[in-house]
Amino acid sequence: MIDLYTWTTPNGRKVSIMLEELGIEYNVIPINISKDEQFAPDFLKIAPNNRIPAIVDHETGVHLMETGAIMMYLADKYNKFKVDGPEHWRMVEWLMWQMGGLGPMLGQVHHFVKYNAGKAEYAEQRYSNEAKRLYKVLNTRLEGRDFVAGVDRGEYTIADMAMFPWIARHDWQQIDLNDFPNLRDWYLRIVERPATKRGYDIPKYVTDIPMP
Ligand SMILES: N[C@@H](CCC(=O)N[C@@H](CS)C(=O)NCC(=O)O)C(=O)O
Repeated sequence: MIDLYTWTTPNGRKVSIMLEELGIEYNVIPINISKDEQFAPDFLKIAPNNRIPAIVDHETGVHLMETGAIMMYLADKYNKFKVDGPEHWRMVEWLMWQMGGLGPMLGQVHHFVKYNAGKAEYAEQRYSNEAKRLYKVLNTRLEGRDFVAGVDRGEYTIADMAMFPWIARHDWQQIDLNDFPNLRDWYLRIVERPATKRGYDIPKYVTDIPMP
């Protein structure tokens, strides 16, 4: 059995969506980050960076923080939502792009534009421009493709899954998905998967998934 320590955030939802896609049983342990539960000594033993999500796999004894590592671990263990051969590295490339670029930059947009608007004009502009640049990059990658990695039109992998919950906050980022039609179609493709909705509502329902 896998324990998932999580909260209702993009990083948390990446892993709950994946666990729902895998269709395995797992325990959810909510870590309320607005109450600083991520700093509790017991949580720090498995997540020393005091951030959610983290997992403990009681079958193997593995515990992990960092969504990129967690998703690669689960994809490897269950041999699902990954591609083999040369396209494997294309998938890793886009997963790393999400981990190093899309997630952190959109996180800054939430910080400055949504929660602290008017306090730092330069930061608001810088991160909003960077968000639009990243949306454009992803939109271009999705030209003629269903998903970011895999031969022909691609396959749904952990790279797409990792991006989705960040794009699901396009309203917080003041971005109109209709300005990025390939990305919008990709988004709708993922929204319609039943596991997406189930995973999005873990550890609890907050809002419906925003629609373009
Ligand atoms: N790179 C980490 C980022 C994790 C992260 O930033 N989690 C946020 C929620 S989305 C968090 O726990 N924030 C708590 C805090 O800032 O103290 C990952 O991918 O797992």
